[in-house]
Amino acid sequence: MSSENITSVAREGRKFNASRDFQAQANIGSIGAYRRLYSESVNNPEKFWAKQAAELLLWRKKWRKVLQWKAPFAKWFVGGRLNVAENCLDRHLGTARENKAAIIFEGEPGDQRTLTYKQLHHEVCKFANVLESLGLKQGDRVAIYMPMTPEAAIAMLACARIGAIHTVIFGGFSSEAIKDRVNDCQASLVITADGGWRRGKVVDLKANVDRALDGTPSVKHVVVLQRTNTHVTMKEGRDHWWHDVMATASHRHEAKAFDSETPLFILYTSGSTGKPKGVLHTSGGYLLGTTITSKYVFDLKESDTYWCTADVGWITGHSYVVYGILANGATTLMYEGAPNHPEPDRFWSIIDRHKVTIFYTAPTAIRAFMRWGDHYPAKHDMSSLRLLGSVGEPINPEAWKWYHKVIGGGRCPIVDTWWQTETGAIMISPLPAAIPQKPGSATLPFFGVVPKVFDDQGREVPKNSGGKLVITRPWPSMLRTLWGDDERFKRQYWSEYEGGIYFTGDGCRRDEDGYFWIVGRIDDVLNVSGHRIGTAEVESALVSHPTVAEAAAVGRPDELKGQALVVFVTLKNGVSATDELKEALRAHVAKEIGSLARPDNVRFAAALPKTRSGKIMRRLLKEIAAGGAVKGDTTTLEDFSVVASLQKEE
Ligand code: 7RM
Repeated sequence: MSSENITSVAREGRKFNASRDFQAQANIGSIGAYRRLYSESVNNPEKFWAKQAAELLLWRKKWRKVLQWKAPFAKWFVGGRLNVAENCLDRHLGTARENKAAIIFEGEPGDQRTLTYKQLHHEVCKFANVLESLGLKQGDRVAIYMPMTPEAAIAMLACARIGAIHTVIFGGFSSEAIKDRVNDCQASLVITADGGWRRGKVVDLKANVDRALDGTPSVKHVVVLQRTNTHVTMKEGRDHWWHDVMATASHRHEAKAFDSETPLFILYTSGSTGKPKGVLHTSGGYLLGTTITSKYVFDLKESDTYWCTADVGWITGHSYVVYGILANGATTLMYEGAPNHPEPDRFWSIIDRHKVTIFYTAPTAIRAFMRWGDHYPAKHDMSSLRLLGSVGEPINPEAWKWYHKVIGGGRCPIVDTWWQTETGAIMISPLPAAIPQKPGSATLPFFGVVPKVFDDQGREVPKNSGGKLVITRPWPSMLRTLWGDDERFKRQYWSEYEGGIYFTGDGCRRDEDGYFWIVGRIDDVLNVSGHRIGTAEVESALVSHPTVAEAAAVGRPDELKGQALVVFVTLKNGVSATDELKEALRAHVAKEIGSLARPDNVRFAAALPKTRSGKIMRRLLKEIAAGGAVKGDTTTLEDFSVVASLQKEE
């Protein structure tokens, strides 16, 4: 697809700076400090990364070579040895961190638990012994299909501790998805729970596993956590209760040192078609990437109570609920359930009661909070917050400003973090005290990251014009391959341009300050009468209208224009869906962007189809807009009834 001329107009003129107080306490406190370190990191990357690796991680054996790059295959810290779990746990023991909270857990029904670093270490050692007693060895694959409880983190860390490779499968996925993933990586163990809590109901995790395991001959054992006390069938010889196997396990476990390139986990991410891609991350580089970004992007201190609302089934949950946060010795908060259970103020109540200092969530959630109303956050004291983060899709300036004012009290910087499952760690983001924020922009690259915006010929596009976002150098936390499929890895990420250039799949523009404005997946760019328009910009224009809660823009084939612009709009509570409003919204977009972007068709919807991590599934809306049936893969869809009702309307 051609990348010329992506119209990019989601602009908000103001820049936001951190307060003097925030700057004074920050890990990196000025733009000068950022620029100095960034220059070092790109002028002499091996020296920079060697220094960071030595400072931030505990190595049992030093590497011989920082980077071996035979594009597109990278090895970082070649010959170095470490243990990821030891880095997250053991090294905090015997220090003041030992008795501080590593994990604060709140279950959806309201149950609470705190695990200190010492207690978490104890549990992880016990579970590592359990894994070994079940015959697990280095390199074996373990599927984890669990609710957001501390045991999910314990299972991940225990795998890391013995060199087994985990693959976490989000608890919202079906048996079919479990089966595909388990078979693809040939997992020999599945760790699950009887159930998990979601909006007051039990999600039957074990029953889903049972259905999947009919077709997965590689699985020898299943460990089942008792969470909801619902009835499950336990298969003799195969299934074991977590509490039974833990009861007799020793809490002494020696962490062996593993090669830096030892696979740490596989995380499946859906491709646009067909079989999911098993993104492979390894140990030393991944841990360094997540640790250093946690420290500088989140300005993380060991005194912080940090809450990332992502499930551990997503990369965000791996990097910024578990690994990066624990490696820094901070406190990570895990919440099991829905944001609106029992009431839409649950998140604000959690922030208030646990005195959360850093809060990281997704734009789709922020827009839901806006829709639910300001009176919910207003009920709680959120003055403990000092920093906010956003991830998962472009954040529209409207939502950014609401988040800043209503949740952050106008006091907290916002880090809009651009990255991917494949990148392992944050790539483009403000450093909160150093890089002035512009609402809607992920701003500037992190240390060692050299992103560029290319046209189809691989030339950098001029300032303020759109193109394709690429990363031109290897970075420590990059994916190493797709599990068992080097060819797909090469084709998917390294074949768009020659010479070891990583293609992100995202469209982007850089402004006059060099700031990056990511407009979303290239496939989401529309071509209306020869004008290329990012769906994110049309959506951003729509949600800046006072009646609109959320919007999705898609193209419908049109003989005259190439593509006609169809927008799906959900309205704020109490607004009525009239034809006058449709007209007003068309006029509003034309005013905000230009008449070329005036929607041809406005459709009101009660809800938009989303993936379970909250990304709008425009592919499905496209099929609906074209008047056809929804045919493609819908395994990642959150709620199928949304699609059914959209098809009925009009
Ligand atoms: C962390 C995560 C990756 C895709 C990525 C983008 C989009 C994520 C932002 C964003 C604009 C952001 N991993 N994306 N963060 N777009 N601004 N701050 O989401 O693999 O699930 O998705 O998400 O399109 O390529 S992911």
